[in-house]
Amino acid sequence: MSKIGLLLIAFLFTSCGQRQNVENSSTAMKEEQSVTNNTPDFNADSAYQYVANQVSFGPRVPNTKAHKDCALYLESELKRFGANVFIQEALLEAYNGEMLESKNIIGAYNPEATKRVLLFAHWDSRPFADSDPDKANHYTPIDGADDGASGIGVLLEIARQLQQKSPAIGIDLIFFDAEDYGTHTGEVERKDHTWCLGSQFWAKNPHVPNYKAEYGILLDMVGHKDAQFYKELTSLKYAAPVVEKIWQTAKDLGYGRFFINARGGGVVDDHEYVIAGRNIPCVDIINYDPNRNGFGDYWHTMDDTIDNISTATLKAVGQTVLEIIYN
Ligand code: AHN
Ligand code: ZN
Repeated sequence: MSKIGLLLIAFLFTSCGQRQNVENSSTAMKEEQSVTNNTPDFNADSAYQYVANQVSFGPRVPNTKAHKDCALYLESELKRFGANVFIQEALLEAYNGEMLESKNIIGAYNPEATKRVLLFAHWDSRPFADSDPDKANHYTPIDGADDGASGIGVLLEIARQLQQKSPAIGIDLIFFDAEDYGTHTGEVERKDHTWCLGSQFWAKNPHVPNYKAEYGILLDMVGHKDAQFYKELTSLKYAAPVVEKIWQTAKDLGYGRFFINARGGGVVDDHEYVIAGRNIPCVDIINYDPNRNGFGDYWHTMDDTIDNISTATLKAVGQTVLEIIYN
């Protein structure tokens, strides 16, 4: 055999050997990850089912049967998943003078832990499709599959995971009521304080005296198939390190197409009242694109239906939040 032939064989050996090593070390790394990674696998099909179940009651507008029935469903699910449940009832005045029979539904895990994280969403749905392209729908209640049900669906799946395996910290889940009964567009002037009535009430009357958490995460419209989450401005102002941790974690997990590494707009939402009233830094994960159409075209229209909900979006949000609370 020629010298060149021998060299070639030697080269093939070394290169094969190296490749083998690379493969071995990457397998070892994967194994190590699955051993050290505490985070459970978020089941997006299960979350989707919780969204569909809420929608199946009909629009969850305060003072309706669908709203009452859905409240009982949410309460019983939290109990089924082993939470310590608090029901906070309040009669809250809407912008139009209507008195809303409201219920904040709260589930606590590890109630004795002093280090706590608060996860929240709103469970009511908007009484009118006042952004619908068809004016005839401007007083028709919406399904609110995304606007309302999606955040709660993700939190219920997180509750199911919390029951199976407890993280090192305490977790509180709050399902706020009467978020979406704010001023009707075109009927009256927009007033910020007419939104988020349930969270305003809770911030003044927390379910636990002097309630405190390290930080909070609000999930609002987290299930639409085309959702994109920009870094919301109030969240950046009061909870920048948590924002950065969430967006970096999402990117690392491969969800960068949902969690956009850019500043969004500022939105009036439940997190404002939790920040201001309880001095808890909070992040709003919300489908809001300041450069395109703000909230999606479907927002506050008859098109906010279960057909637009995607398990891929629910998974991106749910898995990211689980990663944050388990590590
Ligand atoms: C407005 O800015 C009108 N609302 C933001 C809060 C919201 C309404 N989230 C869902 N619906
Ligand atoms: Zn809304």
